[in-house]
Amino acid sequence: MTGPSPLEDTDVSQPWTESNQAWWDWYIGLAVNDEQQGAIQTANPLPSITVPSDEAVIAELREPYPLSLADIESFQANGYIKLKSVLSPGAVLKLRAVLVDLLEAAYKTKIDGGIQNRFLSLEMVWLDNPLLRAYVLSPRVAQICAKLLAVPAVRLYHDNVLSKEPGCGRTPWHFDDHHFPLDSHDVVTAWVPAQPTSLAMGPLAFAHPIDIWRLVDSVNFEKSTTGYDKGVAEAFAREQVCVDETPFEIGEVSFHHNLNFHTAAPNVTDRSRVVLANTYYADGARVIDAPTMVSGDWQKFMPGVGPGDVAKSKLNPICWPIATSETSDGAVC
Ligand SMILES: O=C(O)CCC(=O)C(=O)O
Ligand SMILES: [Fe+2]
Repeated sequence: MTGPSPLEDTDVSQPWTESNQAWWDWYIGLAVNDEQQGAIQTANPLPSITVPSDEAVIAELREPYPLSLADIESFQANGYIKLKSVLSPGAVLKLRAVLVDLLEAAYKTKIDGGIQNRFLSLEMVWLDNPLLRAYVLSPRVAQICAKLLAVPAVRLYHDNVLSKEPGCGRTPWHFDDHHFPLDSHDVVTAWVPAQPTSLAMGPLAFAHPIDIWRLVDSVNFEKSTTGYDKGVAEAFAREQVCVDETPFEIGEVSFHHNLNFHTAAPNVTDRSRVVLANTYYADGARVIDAPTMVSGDWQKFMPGVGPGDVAKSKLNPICWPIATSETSDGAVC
Protein backbone atom coordinates (compact mmCIF):
# COMPACT_ATOMS: atom_id res chain seq x y z
CA MET A 1 0.00 0.00 0.00
CA THR A 2 1.37 3.43 -0.82
CA GLY A 3 0.55 6.42 1.37
CA PRO A 4 1.39 10.08 0.80
CA SER A 5 5.08 10.84 0.34
CA PRO A 6 6.74 12.27 3.48
CA LEU A 7 6.86 15.68 1.77
CA GLU A 8 3.15 15.72 0.88
CA ASP A 9 2.32 14.60 4.39
CA THR A 10 3.84 17.75 5.90
CA ASP A 11 1.85 20.11 3.65
CA VAL A 12 -0.88 21.57 5.85
CA SER A 13 -1.43 24.72 3.78
CA GLN A 14 -4.97 23.85 2.71
CA PRO A 15 -7.85 25.12 4.90
CA TRP A 16 -9.86 22.79 7.12
CA THR A 17 -13.22 22.28 5.42
CA GLU A 18 -15.00 19.90 7.78
CA SER A 19 -16.51 20.32 11.24
CA ASN A 20 -14.71 20.93 14.50
CA GLN A 21 -15.66 17.39 15.59
CA ALA A 22 -14.08 15.97 12.43
CA TRP A 23 -10.98 18.00 13.27
CA TRP A 24 -10.74 16.38 16.72
CA ASP A 25 -11.31 12.89 15.29
CA TRP A 26 -8.43 13.51 12.89
CA TYR A 27 -6.20 15.12 15.47
CA ILE A 28 -6.60 12.48 18.21
CA GLY A 29 -5.72 9.86 15.57
CA LEU A 30 -2.22 11.41 15.30
CA ALA A 31 -1.26 10.17 18.80
CA VAL A 32 0.90 7.14 19.54
CA ASN A 33 -0.93 4.64 21.76
CA ASP A 34 0.15 1.41 23.42
CA GLU A 35 -1.19 -1.67 21.72
CA GLN A 36 -2.52 -2.93 25.05
CA GLN A 37 -4.33 -0.32 27.05
CA GLY A 38 -5.04 -1.22 30.69
CA ALA A 39 -8.49 -2.48 31.70
CA ILE A 40 -11.19 0.15 32.25
CA GLN A 41 -11.28 1.15 35.93
CA THR A 42 -14.29 2.25 37.94
CA ALA A 43 -13.99 5.98 38.61
CA ASN A 44 -14.47 7.29 42.15
CA PRO A 45 -18.01 8.54 42.74
CA LEU A 46 -18.56 12.27 42.15
CA PRO A 47 -18.69 14.18 45.45
CA SER A 48 -22.13 14.35 46.93
CA ILE A 49 -22.74 18.03 47.63
CA THR A 50 -25.59 20.48 47.24
CA VAL A 51 -25.36 22.19 43.87
CA PRO A 52 -25.67 25.99 44.18
CA SER A 53 -28.23 28.12 42.33
CA ASP A 54 -27.40 29.63 38.94
CA GLU A 55 -27.30 33.09 40.57
CA ALA A 56 -24.74 31.94 43.15
CA VAL A 57 -22.51 30.42 40.45
CA ILE A 58 -22.77 33.51 38.25
CA ALA A 59 -21.76 35.69 41.22
CA GLU A 60 -18.82 33.36 42.01
CA LEU A 61 -17.59 33.57 38.41
CA ARG A 62 -17.30 37.36 38.75
CA GLU A 63 -15.29 37.33 42.00
CA PRO A 64 -11.57 38.15 41.60
CA TYR A 65 -9.17 35.24 42.25
CA PRO A 66 -6.25 35.86 44.66
CA LEU A 67 -3.46 35.38 42.12
CA SER A 68 0.04 35.98 43.57
CA LEU A 69 3.11 37.46 41.93
CA ALA A 70 4.74 34.02 42.35
CA ASP A 71 1.87 32.47 40.32
CA ILE A 72 2.44 34.97 37.51
CA GLU A 73 6.20 34.40 37.53
CA SER A 74 5.70 30.64 37.53
CA PHE A 75 3.34 30.85 34.51
CA GLN A 76 5.75 33.08 32.64
CA ALA A 77 8.69 30.75 33.31
CA ASN A 78 6.88 27.46 32.67
CA GLY A 79 4.16 28.41 30.20
CA TYR A 80 1.41 26.93 32.37
CA ILE A 81 0.07 26.98 35.89
CA LYS A 82 -2.45 24.85 37.77
CA LEU A 83 -4.52 26.86 40.25
CA LYS A 84 -6.72 25.31 42.93
CA SER A 85 -10.17 26.58 43.94
CA VAL A 86 -10.78 28.64 40.81
CA LEU A 87 -14.28 27.11 40.95
CA SER A 88 -16.17 25.87 43.99
CA PRO A 89 -17.05 22.15 44.01
CA GLY A 90 -20.70 23.07 43.43
CA ALA A 91 -19.86 25.20 40.39
CA VAL A 92 -17.86 22.27 38.94
CA LEU A 93 -20.69 19.78 39.38
CA LYS A 94 -23.19 22.23 37.94
CA LEU A 95 -20.91 22.71 34.91
CA ARG A 96 -20.66 18.95 34.45
CA ALA A 97 -24.42 18.49 34.56
CA VAL A 98 -25.01 21.19 31.92
CA LEU A 99 -22.22 19.95 29.63
CA VAL A 100 -23.33 16.31 29.91
CA ASP A 101 -26.88 17.32 28.91
CA LEU A 102 -25.58 19.20 25.87
CA LEU A 103 -23.24 16.39 24.81
CA GLU A 104 -25.94 13.76 25.21
CA ALA A 105 -28.36 15.83 23.12
CA ALA A 106 -25.77 16.54 20.40
CA TYR A 107 -24.40 13.01 20.10
CA LYS A 108 -27.59 11.11 20.98
CA THR A 109 -25.70 8.91 23.40
CA LYS A 110 -25.11 8.50 27.09
CA ILE A 111 -22.03 10.28 28.38
CA ASP A 112 -20.11 7.98 30.79
CA GLY A 113 -20.06 4.79 28.83
CA GLY A 114 -22.41 5.32 25.85
CA ILE A 115 -19.81 5.95 23.16
CA GLN A 116 -16.43 4.36 23.82
CA ASN A 117 -12.98 5.44 22.63
CA ARG A 118 -13.94 8.82 21.15
CA PHE A 119 -13.04 12.40 21.83
CA LEU A 120 -16.28 14.38 21.58
CA SER A 121 -16.37 18.14 21.24
CA LEU A 122 -18.80 21.03 21.10
CA GLU A 123 -18.06 24.70 20.61
CA MET A 124 -19.81 28.08 20.83
CA VAL A 125 -21.96 26.77 23.66
CA TRP A 126 -21.93 30.17 25.36
CA LEU A 127 -24.12 31.71 22.69
CA ASP A 128 -27.33 29.86 23.53
CA ASN A 129 -26.98 29.06 27.21
CA PRO A 130 -26.94 31.90 29.79
CA LEU A 131 -25.29 29.76 32.46
CA LEU A 132 -22.50 28.59 30.16
CA ARG A 133 -22.06 32.16 29.02
CA ALA A 134 -21.18 33.00 32.65
CA TYR A 135 -18.55 30.23 32.72
CA VAL A 136 -17.02 31.13 29.35
CA LEU A 137 -17.02 34.93 29.75
CA SER A 138 -16.17 34.69 33.47
CA PRO A 139 -14.41 37.87 34.69
CA ARG A 140 -12.73 35.72 37.40
CA VAL A 141 -11.14 33.45 34.79
CA ALA A 142 -10.43 36.21 32.25
CA GLN A 143 -8.77 38.43 34.86
CA ILE A 144 -6.44 35.54 35.75
CA CYS A 145 -5.60 35.23 32.03
CA ALA A 146 -4.91 38.96 31.63
CA LYS A 147 -2.68 38.98 34.72
CA LEU A 148 -0.77 35.86 33.64
CA LEU A 149 -0.14 37.38 30.22
CA ALA A 150 0.47 40.83 31.76
CA VAL A 151 -1.84 42.49 29.24
CA PRO A 152 -4.56 45.08 29.91
CA ALA A 153 -7.44 43.32 28.11
CA VAL A 154 -8.28 39.86 26.80
CA ARG A 155 -10.82 38.67 24.24
CA LEU A 156 -12.43 35.26 23.86
CA TYR A 157 -11.12 33.20 20.92
CA HIS A 158 -13.51 30.33 21.51
CA ASP A 159 -14.94 27.86 23.98
CA ASN A 160 -14.47 24.12 23.51
CA VAL A 161 -16.26 21.34 25.34
CA LEU A 162 -13.89 18.36 25.27
CA SER A 163 -15.15 14.99 26.43
CA LYS A 164 -12.58 12.20 26.39
CA GLU A 165 -14.80 9.13 26.53
CA PRO A 166 -13.89 5.92 28.37
CA GLY A 167 -11.22 4.06 26.41
CA CYS A 168 -10.19 7.10 24.29
CA GLY A 169 -6.43 7.18 23.75
CA ARG A 170 -3.80 9.90 24.16
CA THR A 171 -3.97 13.50 23.04
CA PRO A 172 -0.84 14.01 20.88
CA TRP A 173 2.00 16.28 22.02
CA HIS A 174 1.51 19.78 20.61
CA PHE A 175 1.55 23.47 21.34
CA ASP A 176 -1.44 25.62 20.56
CA ASP A 177 0.60 28.09 18.52
CA HIS A 178 -0.02 25.57 15.71
CA HIS A 179 -3.77 25.72 16.25
CA PHE A 180 -4.78 29.30 16.79
CA PRO A 181 -4.23 31.46 13.72
CA LEU A 182 -3.19 34.49 15.79
CA ASP A 183 -0.04 36.53 15.28
CA SER A 184 0.43 36.90 19.04
CA HIS A 185 2.07 34.98 21.86
CA ASP A 186 -0.31 36.57 24.33
CA VAL A 187 -2.70 33.64 24.08
CA VAL A 188 -3.79 31.41 26.96
CA THR A 189 -6.25 28.55 27.41
CA ALA A 190 -8.11 27.98 30.67
CA TRP A 191 -8.69 24.19 30.85
CA VAL A 192 -11.55 23.71 33.29
CA PRO A 193 -12.21 20.06 34.25
CA ALA A 194 -15.86 19.39 35.08
CA GLN A 195 -15.02 16.71 37.67
CA PRO A 196 -12.04 15.73 39.79
CA THR A 197 -9.63 14.32 37.19
CA SER A 198 -7.43 11.42 38.25
CA LEU A 199 -4.34 10.23 36.37
CA ALA A 200 -6.43 7.36 34.98
CA MET A 201 -8.82 9.87 33.31
CA GLY A 202 -6.04 11.60 31.32
CA PRO A 203 -5.48 15.04 32.88
CA LEU A 204 -3.71 17.61 30.70
CA ALA A 205 0.09 17.25 31.27
CA PHE A 206 2.55 20.07 30.65
CA ALA A 207 6.20 20.07 29.58
CA HIS A 208 8.29 22.92 31.00
CA PRO A 209 9.95 25.42 31.07
CA ILE A 210 8.26 27.47 28.37
CA ASP A 211 11.16 27.60 25.94
CA ILE A 212 11.44 23.81 25.46
CA TRP A 213 9.38 24.31 22.28
CA ARG A 214 12.72 25.21 20.69
CA LEU A 215 13.92 21.62 21.20
CA VAL A 216 11.21 20.33 18.88
CA ASP A 217 10.85 23.19 16.43
CA SER A 218 12.53 21.15 13.72
CA VAL A 219 10.21 18.13 14.12
CA ASN A 220 8.00 18.07 11.03
CA PHE A 221 4.25 17.95 11.57
CA GLU A 222 2.79 14.97 9.68
CA LYS A 223 -0.89 15.10 8.92
CA SER A 224 -1.58 11.39 8.50
CA THR A 225 0.85 9.64 10.81
CA THR A 226 1.85 9.59 14.47
CA GLY A 227 5.31 10.86 13.45
CA TYR A 228 5.04 14.30 15.06
CA ASP A 229 3.82 13.00 18.41
CA LYS A 230 6.56 10.37 18.37
CA GLY A 231 9.25 12.87 17.32
CA VAL A 232 8.32 15.29 20.12
CA ALA A 233 8.16 12.50 22.74
CA GLU A 234 11.57 11.18 21.68
CA ALA A 235 13.19 14.63 21.78
CA PHE A 236 11.73 15.35 25.21
CA ALA A 237 12.91 11.98 26.54
CA ARG A 238 16.38 12.51 25.08
CA GLU A 239 16.66 15.96 26.66
CA GLN A 240 15.06 14.79 29.93
CA VAL A 241 12.39 17.48 29.72
CA CYS A 242 10.24 17.74 32.88
CA VAL A 243 6.55 16.94 32.47
CA ASP A 244 3.94 17.86 35.08
CA GLU A 245 1.35 15.09 34.89
CA THR A 246 -0.72 15.32 38.05
CA PRO A 247 -4.40 14.87 38.91
CA PHE A 248 -6.75 17.87 39.06
CA GLU A 249 -8.69 18.20 42.29
CA ILE A 250 -12.24 19.47 42.04
CA GLY A 251 -12.21 23.22 41.23
CA GLU A 252 -8.59 23.18 40.02
CA VAL A 253 -8.05 24.83 36.62
CA SER A 254 -4.93 24.95 34.45
CA PHE A 255 -3.85 27.85 32.25
CA HIS A 256 -1.48 27.17 29.36
CA HIS A 257 0.32 29.57 27.03
CA ASN A 258 0.26 28.97 23.28
CA LEU A 259 3.97 28.06 23.35
CA ASN A 260 3.52 25.43 26.08
CA PHE A 261 3.80 21.81 24.94
CA HIS A 262 1.14 19.54 26.40
CA THR A 263 -0.38 16.10 26.00
CA ALA A 264 -2.92 13.96 27.87
CA ALA A 265 -3.00 10.26 28.69
CA PRO A 266 -5.84 7.93 27.68
CA ASN A 267 -9.01 7.85 29.75
CA VAL A 268 -8.99 4.35 31.23
CA THR A 269 -11.94 4.96 33.58
CA ASP A 270 -15.64 4.40 33.03
CA ARG A 271 -16.34 8.16 33.43
CA SER A 272 -16.06 10.67 30.59
CA ARG A 273 -13.36 13.29 31.18
CA VAL A 274 -15.44 16.39 30.51
CA VAL A 275 -13.62 19.73 30.21
CA LEU A 276 -14.49 23.28 29.21
CA ALA A 277 -11.41 24.74 27.50
CA ASN A 278 -11.67 28.47 26.77
CA THR A 279 -9.00 30.39 24.91
CA TYR A 280 -8.37 34.11 25.40
CA TYR A 281 -5.92 36.47 23.67
CA ALA A 282 -4.64 39.99 24.11
CA ASP A 283 -6.89 42.62 22.59
CA GLY A 284 -5.26 43.95 19.42
CA ALA A 285 -3.91 40.60 18.11
CA ARG A 286 -4.32 39.91 14.39
CA VAL A 287 -5.09 36.81 12.40
CA ILE A 288 -1.96 35.45 10.69
CA ASP A 289 -1.68 35.81 6.91
CA ALA A 290 -1.95 32.10 6.11
CA PRO A 291 -3.99 29.93 8.50
CA THR A 292 -3.64 26.17 7.84
CA MET A 293 -5.74 23.05 8.28
CA VAL A 294 -4.29 22.78 11.80
CA SER A 295 -6.18 26.00 12.61
CA GLY A 296 -9.41 24.02 12.12
CA ASP A 297 -12.68 25.86 11.75
CA TRP A 298 -11.25 29.24 12.85
CA GLN A 299 -13.53 31.39 10.70
CA LYS A 300 -16.53 30.10 12.63
CA PHE A 301 -15.00 31.71 15.73
CA MET A 302 -14.36 35.08 14.03
CA PRO A 303 -17.03 35.69 11.39
CA GLY A 304 -16.11 38.43 8.95
CA VAL A 305 -12.45 38.53 10.04
CA GLY A 306 -9.94 37.61 7.33
CA PRO A 307 -6.24 36.72 7.29
CA GLY A 308 -4.16 39.70 8.45
CA ASP A 309 -7.16 41.46 10.09
CA VAL A 310 -7.42 42.50 13.72
CA ALA A 311 -9.05 39.55 15.48
CA LYS A 312 -12.19 41.25 16.67
CA SER A 313 -15.65 40.02 15.76
CA LYS A 314 -18.88 40.06 17.72
CA LEU A 315 -18.00 36.53 18.88
CA ASN A 316 -14.76 37.75 20.48
CA PRO A 317 -15.91 39.93 23.37
CA ILE A 318 -13.47 41.53 25.75
CA CYS A 319 -13.89 39.40 28.88
CA TRP A 320 -11.48 41.38 31.02
CA PRO A 321 -11.75 44.19 32.03
CA ILE A 322 -15.53 44.04 32.50
CA ALA A 323 -17.09 46.27 29.83
CA THR A 324 -18.73 49.51 30.90
CA SER A 325 -20.97 51.53 28.60
CA GLU A 326 -17.97 53.78 27.82
CA THR A 327 -15.51 50.99 27.03
CA SER A 328 -17.86 48.58 25.30
CA ASP A 329 -17.13 48.06 21.61
CA GLY A 330 -20.50 46.50 21.02
CA ALA A 331 -19.30 42.96 21.61
CA VAL A 332 -21.41 40.99 24.05
CA CYS A 333 -19.78 40.26 27.39
O1 LIG B 1 -8.21 17.99 26.48
C1 LIG B 1 -7.27 17.54 25.82
O2 LIG B 1 -6.90 16.36 25.87
C2 LIG B 1 -6.50 18.48 24.91
C3 LIG B 1 -6.83 19.91 25.13
C4 LIG B 1 -5.84 20.85 24.54
O3 LIG B 1 -4.91 20.49 23.90
C5 LIG B 1 -6.05 22.28 24.77
O4 LIG B 1 -7.05 22.68 25.41
O5 LIG B 1 -5.19 23.07 24.33
FE1 LIG C 1 -3.76 22.16 23.12
